[in-house]
Amino acid sequence: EIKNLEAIFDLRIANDEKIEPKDWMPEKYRQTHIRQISQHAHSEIVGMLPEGNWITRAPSLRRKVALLAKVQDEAGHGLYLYSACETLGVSRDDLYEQLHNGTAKYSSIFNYPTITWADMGAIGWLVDGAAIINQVPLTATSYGPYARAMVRVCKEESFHQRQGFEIMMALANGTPEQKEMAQDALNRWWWPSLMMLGPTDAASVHTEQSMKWKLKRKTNDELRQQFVDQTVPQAELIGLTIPDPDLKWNEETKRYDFGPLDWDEFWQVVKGHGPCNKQRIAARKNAWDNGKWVRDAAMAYAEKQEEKKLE
Ligand code: FAQ
Repeated sequence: EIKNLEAIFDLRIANDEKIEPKDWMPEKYRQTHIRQISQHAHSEIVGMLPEGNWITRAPSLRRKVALLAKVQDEAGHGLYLYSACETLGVSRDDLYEQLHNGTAKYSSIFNYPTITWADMGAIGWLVDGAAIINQVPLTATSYGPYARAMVRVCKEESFHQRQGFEIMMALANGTPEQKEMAQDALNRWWWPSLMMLGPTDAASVHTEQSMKWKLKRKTNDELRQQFVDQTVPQAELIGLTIPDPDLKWNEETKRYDFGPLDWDEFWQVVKGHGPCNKQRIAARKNAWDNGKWVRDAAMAYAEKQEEKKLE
C-alpha cells in the first residue's frame, strides 16, 4: 500500500501539485521539510538581533521607523514559518528547544557583528538581497504552507532590500567618511552574504533529493551566481567596489566570474565558532527565560476561559 501511496505522491510532485498537511507524504519528505523550514524560521528570529542592536541608535526618526518595521517583519516571518512547520506535526516548543540547545541550525550570516550604522545598509542590501534570490523560487516549492508563506515574505523582503540599498546610497553619496563607512561594510558583508546561500553544489548533501522533491527549485551555486550578477551593477551604480580582485565580466557566459570563497570560515561559523554564535544563542535563551512569566500568565488565562465555557 505504501508503494501505491508513494507512486501517487511522485505523480503529484511531477504534476507540480502542492502537497498539503493532511496529504500522505514520505517520512523523509516530512523530516527534510521540518529541517529546512525550522532553520529558516530560526534564521528570521536570530536575524532580528544584529539589526535590533541599532534601533536605538538610528541616525534619524525616519531611519528608526523603517528599521523598527523591518525587524518587526522578521518576527512575523519567523512566526509564519514556525506555523508552517507545525503543520508537519512538530511542536513549537520542540523547535525552540532545538534552537536553544544547538541541535538546530540557523543561517551563518547572523553570526557576524554589526559595528557601524552602514551595516544596516549592507544587511538590507546584501543579506535581504540574497534572501530574496533564495526565497523567490521557494514560492514554487512543493509543500503548500511553505510556498504560500514565501509569497508574503518575499514582498516584505523586497521592501527590506530597498531600505538597505537606500541607506548605502545615502552614505556612498555623503562625506568621504560616510563613503568609507559604506565601503567598509560592503567589504565585511560581501563574502558572508555569498556563503549564506549554502555550500557549493558539489558539497551540498541535500540538494539532489530536495530538487527531486521540488523543495528546492534552484541549486546553491545557481542562486549564488544570480546574486553576484544582480548585485555587481548595483555596487557600480553607487560607486562602491566589490572586495574581490578576481571579479570579472565573462563575455562568453554573460555572467560575472568571481573569486574563491573561504569555505573553512563558513564551516567554522556553521559549527558554532563564528564571531557572535555564543552571543546570539545566549540572547535567545535569555529572551525565552525572561518571557516565561508572560507565557505562564497567558496559559493560566486561557485555562480560566476554558473553565468558564464549561460552567
Ligand atoms: N548557514 O546540503 P545543504 C533570512 C547547512 S534568510 C548555516 O546545501 P540545504 C531573512 C545545511 O542546513 C536566511 N547552515 O543544505 C533575513 C545543512 O546542514 P543540516 C535563512 C547552513 O538545506 C534577512 C548543511 O549545511 N534562509 O533569514 C547554511 O539543501 C535579513 C549542508 O547544506 C533560509 O533558511 C548557512 N548559510 O540548503 C532575516 C532559506 N547553508 O541541516 C533577517 C531556506 C547550508 O544537514 C535579516 N533554506 N547550511 O544539519 C534553504 O534554502 C536551504 O536550507 C539552504 C541550504 C540553501 C540554506
